[in-house]
Amino acid sequence: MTKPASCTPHFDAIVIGAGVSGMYALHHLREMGLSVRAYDGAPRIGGTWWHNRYPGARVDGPSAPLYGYTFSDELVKEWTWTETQSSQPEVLSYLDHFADKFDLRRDIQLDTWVQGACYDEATQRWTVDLGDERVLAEFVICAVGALSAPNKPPIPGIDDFEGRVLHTGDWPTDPVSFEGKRVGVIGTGSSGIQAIPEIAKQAAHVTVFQRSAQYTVPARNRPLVPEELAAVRENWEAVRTGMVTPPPPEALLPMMPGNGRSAFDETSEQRHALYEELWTNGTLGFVYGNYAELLVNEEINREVCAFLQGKIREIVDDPETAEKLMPDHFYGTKRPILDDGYYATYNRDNVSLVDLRSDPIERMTAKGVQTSSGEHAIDVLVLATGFDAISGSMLRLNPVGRDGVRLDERWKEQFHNYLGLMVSGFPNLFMIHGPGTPGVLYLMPLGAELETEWIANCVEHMRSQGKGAVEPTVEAEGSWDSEVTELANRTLFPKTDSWYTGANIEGKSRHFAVHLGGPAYFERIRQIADSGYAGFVFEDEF
Ligand code: N01
Repeated sequence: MTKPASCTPHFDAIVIGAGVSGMYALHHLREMGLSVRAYDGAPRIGGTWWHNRYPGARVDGPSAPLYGYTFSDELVKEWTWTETQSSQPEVLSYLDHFADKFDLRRDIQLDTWVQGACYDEATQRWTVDLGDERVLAEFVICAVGALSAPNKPPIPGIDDFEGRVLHTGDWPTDPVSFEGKRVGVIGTGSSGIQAIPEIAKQAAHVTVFQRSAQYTVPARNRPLVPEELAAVRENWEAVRTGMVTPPPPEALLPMMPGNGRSAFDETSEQRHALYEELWTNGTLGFVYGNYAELLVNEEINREVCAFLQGKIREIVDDPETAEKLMPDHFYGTKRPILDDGYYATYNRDNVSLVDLRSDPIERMTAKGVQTSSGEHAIDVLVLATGFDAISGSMLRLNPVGRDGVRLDERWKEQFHNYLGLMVSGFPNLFMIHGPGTPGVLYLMPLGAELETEWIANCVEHMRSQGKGAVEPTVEAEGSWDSEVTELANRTLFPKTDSWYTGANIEGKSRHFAVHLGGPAYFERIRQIADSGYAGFVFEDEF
């Protein structure tokens, strides 16, 4: 491949992000023989698992084998997870081990925030702006994270607050102690629900400011017994096959086939017995072991909601607090949450709950949070307010494609893309876990591997055919947008305001941004590649 005559450093591929996805992309593309460099703004590798170091942060799917890379039998067999749901420090250690084992660090430049990327049609190259340096690449892989642009709501007066403000997704590097402190927490999604019980164990007082109540199911985290890990290792091939095999075509929802039983074939007593059993066992099994109708049928979903509301009333001593904790959305249409004692935390003397729907925040004061009922004095404010999810980190990068068009212009109305991997007008720029992929509703490390493999095959195809640029057509994007929407419309997901639909960010366009195909999605993108990349346009190499 001819390199441009320039003294600017040049790579075949640049990977933006050194988290779970970016590190795998670096490894895989490097193994193909490409020159690759990865950049990350953080002082350490790990992405999400570096930034989200708040108390209580842990994986909520089973770590072994679901949360980990699957491509290396050796890695699977040598890494010993200690709990069923690994803590954030353990995941970070695993990622350190991965980086060391595959000698990734020599090609990762940390503390380097990528400020922008601009495509030059004449040279078929991207210029990537690192602030004090520019680098060139033929391919750019955006592994910028689906949940990495923190949502920091512009609360009036926040700069007047004399205490410390922390965000769960941007946790400070110095150790944080809540000992003896009055802590305010805004946000009751996965992060808030993991953090609140832990903070309450340390703090003098915790005031939770809740905008929307949430359903959560016991995590039932426990040490992994060696026999469980041994069983996974011994049957690894079959386990992995299970992870990538799509459910039968008649499944109501490919991403979640359910337990194979129809709720309508069982009596109300049988259904309640199942809910009780799933609650007792806890884990995300409450969703995946439930009836196939859970996420598609309002009647069954309402029954599950009523069951969970009954649990809240059982656990929370004060009936008034219990009523404030009653969610009003369809269960599972916001990301399912697992907890370790969340509802019971409200029985503690040092925890109080403010329902922002009836008592909204007016402003921050020097000493605390002013809601319409009065001032709540605090020393520390924890924002567990989530992320500008799925599209936010791509928009923060805001690459400039053909004809000087910026991504935020292309994505003003909708996050147009094809296969969730590429955007028309942005040749040779690939996304991992972008809008339109199953990303956040699949196994993220495995999804990153499979998306990277698709990207790598596309690069290989281009090289073998003497092509210098690839991008999707606008028509192909249109049909993909429709497919994503059509799949979502078969479910209850679009009926709820959530970060899946962009509703958590003021002014963001509302579109359900996740492809609900689960493993079938990966078969689909493979078939598109095998059949000659329908929907893509290739340009000869200059
Ligand atoms: O963020 P969220 P998160 N005023 O968006 C509230 C993954 N994750 O960081 O629901 C007041 O879910 C907001 O209220 P509402 C997982 O995929 C995984 O908790 O929009 N409140 C909500 O209560 C997860 O889903 C793990 O009305 C405001 C909360 O803040 C995703 O990350 C652990 C507000 C935000 O909840 C995001 O989770 C943690 C405002 N202005 C996270 N703005 C694992 O266990 C927002 N809120 C693997």
